[in-house]
Amino acid sequence: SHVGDLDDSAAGRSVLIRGAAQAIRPVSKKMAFVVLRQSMSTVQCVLVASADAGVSTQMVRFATALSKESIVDVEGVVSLPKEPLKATTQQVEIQVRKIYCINRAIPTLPINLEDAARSEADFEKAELAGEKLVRVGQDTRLNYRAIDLRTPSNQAIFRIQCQVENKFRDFLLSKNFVGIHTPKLISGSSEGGAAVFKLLYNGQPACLAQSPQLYKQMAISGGFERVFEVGPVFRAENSNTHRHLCEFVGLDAEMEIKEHYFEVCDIIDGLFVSIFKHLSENCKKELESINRQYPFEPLKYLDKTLKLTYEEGIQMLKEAGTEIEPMGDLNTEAEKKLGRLVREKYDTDFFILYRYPLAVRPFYTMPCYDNPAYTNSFDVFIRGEEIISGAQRIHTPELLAKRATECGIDVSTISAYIESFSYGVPPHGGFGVGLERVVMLFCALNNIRKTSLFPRDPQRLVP
Ligand code: ATP
Ligand code: AMO
Repeated sequence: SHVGDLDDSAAGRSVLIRGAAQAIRPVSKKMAFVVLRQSMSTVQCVLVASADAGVSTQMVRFATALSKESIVDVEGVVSLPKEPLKATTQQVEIQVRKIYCINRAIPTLPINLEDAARSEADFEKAELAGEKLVRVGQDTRLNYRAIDLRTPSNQAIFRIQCQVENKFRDFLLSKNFVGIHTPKLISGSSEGGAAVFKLLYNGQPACLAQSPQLYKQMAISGGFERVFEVGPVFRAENSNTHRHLCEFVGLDAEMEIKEHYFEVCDIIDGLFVSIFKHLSENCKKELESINRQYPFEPLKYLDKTLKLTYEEGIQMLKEAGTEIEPMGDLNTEAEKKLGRLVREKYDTDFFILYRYPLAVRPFYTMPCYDNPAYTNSFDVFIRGEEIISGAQRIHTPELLAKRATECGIDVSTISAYIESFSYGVPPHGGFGVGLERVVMLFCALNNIRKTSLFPRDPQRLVP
């Protein structure tokens, strides 16, 4: 039996369950409760010494001496509780017949799981009641991530992450995209800029891929029409923010464009609306778990995703008192403010900003035909923070080499990529999504480390 499946209909049934002893509450020499957990679900087990049930006082003593989080096997009978139980646990109990310890946890764990699972409101309530509880800090959580991951909210976060990734694949497969894998050991930087990890590859200077950019485009040159990739992306970020990791999961796509790069935006619109719908319909329990510890407002989105030009965004900011440097980029604060303004005006937390200035986009981005100071590019925002960048790409080698040089890139390091556009390549475009950012922002979590299983940031390589 799985704890999560135990309900009224199981009453009277004998079960054998292996789980973690999350809480152990002695009542008397003859009685004790053990709360048993399997992933996101818990069930209360009751031990009562009685000759009829074959439960001795020694067995009760043995159970009360268990260390929290030890793995135990419990044999017992499912019963209906006398009083309603906490909403977070299964609404049945197990009358224990036998209990075995399979693996003992050390007596004092570095993180108290009950504290790690509390919400800020729980702490405040406890403080008002004069109770002293210890908040578990982010670093402590990450240092002992294998324990921290056991909280219901963490169990939920990574289930949701899995659903986002799955839906990304399913949706793109249904639109005739082909899944590919591009190399992560590459000879040069793929995005330009300094945020690249350098290493030696059999004595040759090499890099960890900053994105699949060059290779997903070469797959289009290779005749694939539409491709996607899910894989690690490495960025040598040199500062600490709540939304940058040094390694994250990139969801990338690239496709031929028939008429206009809005075809790429249409894919994003369909993809994300289907992801959001899927999460709210199929991950109710997970979303409730996260909400219990980190309360958040559900994401607002429109059936057809709002698109605004970069200039419209700048204008909205200007009217609200924020001046952006001409042809400059939006900083984090301006992006957040724009997110709030768009929410007020259009009632959505999810929108696309397009037609960015050339100066703030990577070298491979296609300039606009009508005004080459702008580009056929876009970013996508959730709650005022970027989750996606994308664009139409330059598909002629001359312009590509010119733009690379203008952006300070040594074209000899990407010559195979540039040459691939002299073999006949259709117009194309694509986008890259940060998986951890999508989950963080969908659930309005305050730090990307919460949505990375074992985050890599400038300070952290262990565990
Ligand atoms: P991208 O990879 O597309 O650049 P991003 O979300 O990091 O994704 P940026 O364009 O790099 O977006 O940055 C947007 C804004 O975020 C910047 O203008 C800057 O204010 C802020 N920012 C970016 N990187 C950092 C960083 N490492 N430290 C502090 N702030 C940063
Ligand atoms: P960009 O550099 O904007 O675009 O990255 C795409 C998306 O990846 C996420 N992201 C990050 N997530 C966590 N930590 C980071 N350090 C980090 N940096 C970026 C963001 C971002 O929107 N080649 C282009 C994509 C394309 O045009 O197809 C690219 O890499 O969610």
